[in-house]
Amino acid sequence: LNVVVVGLGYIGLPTAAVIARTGAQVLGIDVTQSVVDTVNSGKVHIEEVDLDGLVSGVVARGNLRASMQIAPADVFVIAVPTPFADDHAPNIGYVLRAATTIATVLKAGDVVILESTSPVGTTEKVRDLLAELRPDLKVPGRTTEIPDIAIAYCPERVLPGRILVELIDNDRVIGGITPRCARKALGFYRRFVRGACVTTTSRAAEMTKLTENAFRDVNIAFANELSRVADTMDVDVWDVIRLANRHPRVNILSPGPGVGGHCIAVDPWFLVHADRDNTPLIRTAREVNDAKCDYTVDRAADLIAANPNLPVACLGLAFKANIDDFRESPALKVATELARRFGDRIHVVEPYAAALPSEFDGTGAKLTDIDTAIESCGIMIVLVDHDVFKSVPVDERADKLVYDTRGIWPDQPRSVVRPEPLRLVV
Ligand code: SAJ
Repeated sequence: LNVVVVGLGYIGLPTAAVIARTGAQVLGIDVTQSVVDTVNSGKVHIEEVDLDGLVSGVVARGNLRASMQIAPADVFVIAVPTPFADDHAPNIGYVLRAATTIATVLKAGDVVILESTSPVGTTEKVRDLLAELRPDLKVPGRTTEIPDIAIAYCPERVLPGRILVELIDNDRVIGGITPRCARKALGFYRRFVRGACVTTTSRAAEMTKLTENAFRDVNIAFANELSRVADTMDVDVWDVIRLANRHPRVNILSPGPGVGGHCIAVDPWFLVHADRDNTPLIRTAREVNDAKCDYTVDRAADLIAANPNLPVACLGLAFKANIDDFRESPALKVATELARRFGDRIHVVEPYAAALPSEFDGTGAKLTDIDTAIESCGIMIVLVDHDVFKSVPVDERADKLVYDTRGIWPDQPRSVVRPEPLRLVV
């Protein structure tokens, strides 16, 4: 089997490597020469658990090769970004460009699968584009005869940090332009997926992907809203959540300094943009989660300003625990703003960064390690729940003023856990 994967990013490269491991001949296409060169030398340009060993193995065995030039194949997988513009309008330009490239080598019998998170209707647009560019091929859904090619949407659903495990174990939703297309794509995913593969229409699969991330965003927004109310009431939100979650039908997620990453903070907008009238909850959740970042800055700034002699440690910059991904990271935004306001009082601890990102240039903030921060800083602002921070024992931080936005230190003496309540409700 010959497979082309277009886009060698966080999803495309692991996917290409996993397919190559099944013995297929995989060609990975990317627009960046350095990415192509890195992969061809058996190395990786992204950090993901076990990915380096897998890529070096399949490249050495000749099953994975990268190029900027497309070549004919039996299956084409599109895994390119779908960013949004300032008005939250989704940009499917990279998807359509990938389809345009594929059209140049497409032949009867081929299967084209879109994996990128996409607005509902995108797979049909890909079909229409392929039909326009290749009038010699019968495309699905537009002919009563058996079509020459199959087109399907199968969203990626893997969690950064667990990509190689979840690519195999997660269930997959496979949406065909027609049922026949879904069955063709199913045969491909069965090669490497251990989870269940469920077929549906391309539109339902597109909306399912957006729904999953909007669901998580709405639930995190609920936790973030609760944490603000709890601050006002002078109650420990972590206690409340632990207690409420003892109810058999309550399962509240964790508050934090906001929601980051390139998926949950982005995808719900695709639903809102498509139907603003019917998505007030999803839109508000996005706004609640974005506002949590500013709220965190304000509360941290109050604590820092009220204790002018104490150096400050900001713990973590990544968008979530135990990864080196800083995209849309609320921790990075909070720490940068604190550094802008308080300059060289700010010490940043981020075990996954070799140097401070350019956002900190000129602020005077310094990158340090957790041991130095514990020795020298009287204020600790916990922004990411990295394991290395969780493991700091209580006696090493008992005398610190702590603002723990992730609830990693439940044993922190209550009197100094956070700044004064905003407004005490009696
Ligand atoms: N977060 C909280 N509180 C929580 C859980 C998460 O504040 O209780 C924050 C995290 O710190 C982070 C953000 O939310 O800043 C997103 O993290 P995440 O772990 O929820 O999700 P991602 O962005 O790493 O991956 C998500 C996953 N989607 C779902 O769980 C529904 C993943 O399965 C998707 O494949 C991925 O988006 C994607 O590519 O769409």
